[in-house]
Amino acid sequence: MKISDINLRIIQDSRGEDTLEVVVIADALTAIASVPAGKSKGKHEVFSQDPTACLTKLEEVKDKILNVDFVSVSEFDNRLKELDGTINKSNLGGNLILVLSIAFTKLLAKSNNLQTYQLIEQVMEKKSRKFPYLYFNLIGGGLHAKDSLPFQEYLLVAKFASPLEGLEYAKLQVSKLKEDIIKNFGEERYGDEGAFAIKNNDPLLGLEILKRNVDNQNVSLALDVAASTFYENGQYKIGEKTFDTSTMLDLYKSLISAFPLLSIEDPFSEDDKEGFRQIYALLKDTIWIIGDDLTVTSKILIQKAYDGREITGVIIKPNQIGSVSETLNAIKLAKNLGLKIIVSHRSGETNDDFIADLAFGVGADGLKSGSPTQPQRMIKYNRLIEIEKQIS
Ligand code: 2PG
Ligand code: MG
Repeated sequence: MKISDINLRIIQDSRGEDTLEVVVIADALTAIASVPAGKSKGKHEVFSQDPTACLTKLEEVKDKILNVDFVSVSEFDNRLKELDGTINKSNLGGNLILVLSIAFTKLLAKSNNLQTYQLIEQVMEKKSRKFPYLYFNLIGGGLHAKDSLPFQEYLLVAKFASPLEGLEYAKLQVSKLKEDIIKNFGEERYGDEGAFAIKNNDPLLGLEILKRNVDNQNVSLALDVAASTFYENGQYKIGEKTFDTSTMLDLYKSLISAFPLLSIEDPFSEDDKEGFRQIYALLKDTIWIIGDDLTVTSKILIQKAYDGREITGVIIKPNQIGSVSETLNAIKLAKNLGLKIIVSHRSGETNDDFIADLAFGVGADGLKSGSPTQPQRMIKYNRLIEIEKQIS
């Protein structure tokens, strides 16, 4: 497929910060894509270029992409990586490469009369289909909400076979939680992803509130501790208290017996591999141990964490690695290693729904897209519901 034109512009994400949106054109077809931005980022994520600089960068390389016949997403991505010429995409930027890569993927699907998820299924050589569990971040803290709970995300996991049912259930929970939180804590505040924020230092509080409201056997709870964000000099600082690796592990042990937890993400800092190894040794058969900052959608880091017996699953965020084909390669590897796959949005999101097609197309175990209170989050859940209608 040959691209005849590319129009790149700057838009605002859900935090009001600048990011990229692109329209890519081939013959009578167009595809649009935009990219998100994280706040609690892993150290090894690819470089994100200043959006204004991206406008100039694209002009410099545009004639090397236009009217060239690219037959696959990986061929297109490889060309962009060559033009970038760095290991961590610090020239063109992971954000610029990814926005073009997503738009190209959507356009290639259209030109083959396929839905985006169908093209992804072909690349993955996937035979069977299932909808991912929906990970709704309903109570939040950490870097995503000022003066709030220490852990970043207290999640409800909807395990219904139908995404529509899961979304309806999550919306009901949001109104129940709102009543509970206003009544007991006297505030109505929201973090970056639309989750309720509460001024309190107790790391367990978010789980307690979720547990007393949740009443369905198709539902579990989950945590994204984002522990790298409060780790310094070998210590975890939670409110006035300080924990080391072994007392953090004790805390998790007690959590697991008290709450119906399916998974725990970034329970230790990316620099505390020993913490990951200990929780893996102790709890790998009880709970999914998910790497995010630790693995950053990188094949190399996923393999390392697997070899080190540190995780049983990974978060997949395309903008951590900066292209669709590398994201798919990371997923292929993770699947071959038997790891759980949770596709995730970022805390600064846009109206792009690509990750829903990605999650369904690869047969992910989960899709994490925040609270159903913000349009940028809803658009991903709604895309899954649209896919459900298409295939039924
Ligand atoms: C995470 C994400 C998304 P951020 O840590 O999993 O919820 O947050 O995009 O800020 O890294
Ligand atoms: Mg995370």
